[in-house]
Amino acid sequence: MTERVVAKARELGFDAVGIASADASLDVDHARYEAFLEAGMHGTMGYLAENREARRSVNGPHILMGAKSVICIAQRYQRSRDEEAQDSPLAQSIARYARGSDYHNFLRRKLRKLAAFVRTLGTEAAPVSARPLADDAPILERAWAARAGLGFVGKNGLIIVPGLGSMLLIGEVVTTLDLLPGTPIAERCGSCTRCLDACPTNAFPKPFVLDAQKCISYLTIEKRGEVSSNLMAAVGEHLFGCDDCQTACPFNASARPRAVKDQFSPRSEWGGLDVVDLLQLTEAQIADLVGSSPLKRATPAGVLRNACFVVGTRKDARAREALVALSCHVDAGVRQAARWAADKL
Ligand code: B12
Ligand code: SF4
Ligand code: SF4
Repeated sequence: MTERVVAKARELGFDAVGIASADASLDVDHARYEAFLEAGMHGTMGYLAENREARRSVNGPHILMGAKSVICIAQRYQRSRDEEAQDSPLAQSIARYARGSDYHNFLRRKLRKLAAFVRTLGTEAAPVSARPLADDAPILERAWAARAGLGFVGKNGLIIVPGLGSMLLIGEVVTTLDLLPGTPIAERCGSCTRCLDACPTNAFPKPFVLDAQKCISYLTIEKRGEVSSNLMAAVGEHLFGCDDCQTACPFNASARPRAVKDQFSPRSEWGGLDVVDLLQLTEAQIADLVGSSPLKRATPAGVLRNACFVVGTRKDARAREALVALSCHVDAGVRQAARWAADKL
């Protein structure tokens, strides 16, 4: 049955698959998660502090009663360097996972198909339940992926699949089916510290631990309103998200890129626009523009604020007039960023 599940995951186009026993203890990971919260490293992401106990086990009413296995999958989004080099400047200021359409819908559709297949492995006498999860439940996805032997956790905190790198998204199907678990892979970073050295905001207090409050991904995606003044310059040319600790990683340099144009290729909308053009748009126009893209998570005001940081860093004189207008914006974050950027010009 394990072989059939793995084969089905492959047939659906997932790049890697691993299985963990739902009984595997996450005590060590849970303690790390608790320490992360205690240190306030989650910043304003209040949802991370909710359902604390649910993150310890998937077997229960919060995820799935009687869960026996966690099928973990990886979906890659890394494209070839040549292809990325042709991305518009606007697309290049967006983290790679977010240049195309929102991955959640696409991943969810495929995970639902995998869950439906898993259910067919049950019988009338022994029915099987299966629940697909695509970044939408309170579980420690990376801890499960590591338990499943999908990959190992690198010093940048990301799951790295040898041969495929870390530029991948993770999803799960939790099931009552008892499958054969995989073996965890030993960490392979060795003495390398490239990701830690590459981080523009020194967001890693120590290897494997990320202070999310300092992470550009948090600042440009999750954080609403003002950004603390000592971090504004470090946001630099990141309009949405950050890949710096992955771009620096040798496991990504040696990974073979995706060969196809698909949902991870930049949306056509990014082609005709420059970041400076975003400053001329109303929030309603930005909402329309980012509609089915991951950028909607940042909110239109957040996108405007981040665009101010980018043009300020680039000292783009074309932005001068728009920045003056935005320095009276209703959103405090936009006001602050526009004034900062105008100063830079
Ligand atoms: C909140 C969140 C964020 C926050 C906080 C990130 C963080 N490190 O906590 C912010 C907004 C900053 C963020 C950024 C990014 N994220 Co995010 N994020 C999440 C989310 C929703 C929850 C993470 C969480 O619970 N954090 C709390 C910490 C304590 O838990 P953890 O991150 O799992 O940490 C584990 C390790 O640090 C490890 N650990 C800690 N100490 C030690 C020590 C040793 C020795 C070892 C081995 C391990 C270890 O134990 C922890 C528990 O397992 C997950 C999805 C999910 N439900 O898990 C996606 C997720 C982690 N994000 C993802 C992605 C793609 C990103 C970005 C690359 C996006 C981007 N390009 O901008 C960046 C990468 C930043 C980074 N270096 O981690 C992917 C990661 C895929 C992968 N290959 O690992 C996930 C899994 C989403 C998904 N379904 O694919 N993210
Ligand atoms: S995503 Fe960027 S800011 Fe966040 S830890 Fe990695 S390099 Fe640092
Ligand atoms: S850059 Fe080096 S230390 Fe960081 S995750 Fe990659 S191999 Fe590990």
